[in-house]
Amino acid sequence: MNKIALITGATAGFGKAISERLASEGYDVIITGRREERLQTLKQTLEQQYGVRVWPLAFDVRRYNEAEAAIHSLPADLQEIDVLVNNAGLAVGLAPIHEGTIDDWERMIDTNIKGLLYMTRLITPGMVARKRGHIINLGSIAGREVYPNGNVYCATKHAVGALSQAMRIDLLPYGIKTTLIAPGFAETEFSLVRFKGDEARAAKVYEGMQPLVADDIADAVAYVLSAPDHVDLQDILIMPKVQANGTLFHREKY
Ligand code: NDP
Ligand code: 8X3
Repeated sequence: MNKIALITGATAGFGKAISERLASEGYDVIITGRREERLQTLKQTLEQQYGVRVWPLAFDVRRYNEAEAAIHSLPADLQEIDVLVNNAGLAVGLAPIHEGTIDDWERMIDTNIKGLLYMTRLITPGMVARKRGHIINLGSIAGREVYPNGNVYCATKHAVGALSQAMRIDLLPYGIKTTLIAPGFAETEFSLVRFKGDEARAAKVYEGMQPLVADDIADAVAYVLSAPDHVDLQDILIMPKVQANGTLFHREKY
C-alpha cells in the first residue's frame, strides 16, 4: 500500500512542487487549496503521470469548519495520513508597523498560524493513535530574523518555528517526527500575493539574482522523508547562494 501525504497549498509554488515530487515517489497525495480548478488539473496530471491516487480537497484553511468537513469527507482508505505538509501560507503587504493594514494582518495570522494549527489538530490524533507520522512545516528565514516592514509576516513565521518545537515535544511519545523547513527568497506566486497582483513590483524582488525555485523545496522534502525511521531532520534552513541572511543579498545588477 502506498504511503499517504496531505499537502496544503498545493495549487501553486512549493505545495504544487512537493505534491508532484511525492506523487513521483509513489505517495498517494491529498492536495488542498482554495482554487478548485487548479486542484483538478493537478489531479489529472499526477494520476496520469504516476498512477497514484490523488484526492483534491478545496477549502480555506482559515475556516476550521471547512477544514474539518473536508478531512472528514476523505474515503476510509485515505484517512491514515502518514505525512502532513503544512505549507499553505502567505505574506500580504510590506509596511511599517504604524501603517499596517489590519485586514492584511488578519489574513497572515489566520492562514499562517491558525490554518496550520487547524490542520495539525485535525490530522495528529490519527497519527498519535497509529504511533507514526511526519509533520513538515514551512517556516522561513523570516521565522529566524525580522526584516524592515516584514513585522507581522515575520511574527507568523516565528510562531511556526515555536509550534514546530512544541509539536516535537508533545508528540515525542508517539514516534511522530516534526521537520521545520525554512527557505529564503524563492520565486513562486509569493511576491505576487504579497503585492496584491502587482507583477512589476513582484518581479523586482528577484531582479539580478537567482532565487530558490519550488523544486528546491520539493527536493528538501523528499530528502527529509528519505531518512531512516530513527532519524528526524528537525530544522533546515535553505537559502539561495546569493542570500546571506534575511536582509543581505548579492545582486548582479541594480
Ligand atoms: P504561493 O503563493 O506560490 O503558494 C501559496 C499556496 O498557499 C497556494 O497554493 C495557496 O492556494 C495556498 N493558500 C494561501 N492561502 C490559503 C488559504 N486561506 N486556504 C488554503 N490555501 C491557501 O507561495 P509559496 O509556495 O512561496 O509559499 C508556500 C509557503 O512557503 C508559505 O507558507 C510561505 O510563507 C512559505 N515561504 C515562502 C517563501 C518564498 O520566498 N516564496 C520563502 C519561505 C517560506 P490557494 O490560493 O489556491 O488557496
Ligand atoms: C519568504 C521569504 O524573506 O521574503 O518567507 O520573507 S521572505
